Amino acid sequence: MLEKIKDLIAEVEKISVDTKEKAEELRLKYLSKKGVLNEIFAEFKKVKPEEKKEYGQKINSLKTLVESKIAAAQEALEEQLSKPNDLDITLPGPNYNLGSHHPITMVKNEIIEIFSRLGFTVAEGQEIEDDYHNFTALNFPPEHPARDMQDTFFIETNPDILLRTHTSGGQVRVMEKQKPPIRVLVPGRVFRNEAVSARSHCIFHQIEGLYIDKNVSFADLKQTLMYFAKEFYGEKTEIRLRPSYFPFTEPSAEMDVSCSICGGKGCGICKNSGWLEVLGCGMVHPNVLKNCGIDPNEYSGFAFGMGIERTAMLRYGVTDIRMFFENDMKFLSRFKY
Ligand code: 2NM
Repeated sequence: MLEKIKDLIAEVEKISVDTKEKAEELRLKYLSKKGVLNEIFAEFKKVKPEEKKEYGQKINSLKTLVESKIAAAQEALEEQLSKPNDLDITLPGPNYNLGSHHPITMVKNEIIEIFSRLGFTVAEGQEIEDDYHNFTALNFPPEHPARDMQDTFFIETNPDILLRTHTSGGQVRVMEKQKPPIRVLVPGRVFRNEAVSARSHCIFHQIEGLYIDKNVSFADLKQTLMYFAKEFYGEKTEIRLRPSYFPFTEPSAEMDVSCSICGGKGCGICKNSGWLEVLGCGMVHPNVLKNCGIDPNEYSGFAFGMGIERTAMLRYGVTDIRMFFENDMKFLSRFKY
């Protein structure tokens, strides 16, 4: 039996334990319940008392050898796992390019935000309109030049259907459906059959506002627009209204704001006048109210409209309107915030 133990010691010393599986195999073979060591311990009971010391020492060295082989293998494996490899978790991650809002969207949202504080809500209208909502209901006479082919994109097979030239048709639709008081903004794309240049485009964006209630006056219009001008263009901004003409408003006016670039002293942007033209407005024409089922003897209202591209050009110093439609990433990335 002593010889058998010596052989086992020699055998275990030769084995190289370099994987988890081999270490487990060794443990099962020697240290488990039915393992070699338990077998030897069983035989050990039968050993004569005077030989027990020598046997005991040999058995113990076999057991210690097996245990140290397993422990050494485990240590080596753990060290291998903790060694640095080509994955450096401290490196910064890939640079995902976040998107941002288009400058037209940013200006549109800012305008909506300002008027929403005065109780205005938003309606969308529709880009494909009929002649009635785009022109007739808005008091455009049948022969008005804006209806002309040169200004309006008509559908070839049906001249009653067109691409809206302003968003006012959306306001007509609100008035047809909703009883006053009405406070609504209609932002959206509009289309005009015009030559494209740095200053004008055949597609652009407008935002129009409409307020209808009992006793709405021109003073209300002026105060509302002054509030907007100071919120959007700055606290020190002054406004002035010049008489104008639109078929759908009477009286009509155009609003200028003091030039935010030069503070009204005169510069290249305001063409040395100190004023910038920013929107059109007026009291809704009684014919328009009548056309939409609202009694002009009971109700009155004001409306206004502005071009979003023009407003964004002033806000961001953009000198060519076409930049808003080119999807040039270099241009658009200037508006990240
Ligand atoms: C403008 C200028 C003045 C306007 C009028 C209406 C409606 F539907 F109520 F009649 N909507 N928008 C209006 C008035 C628009 O844009 C320069």
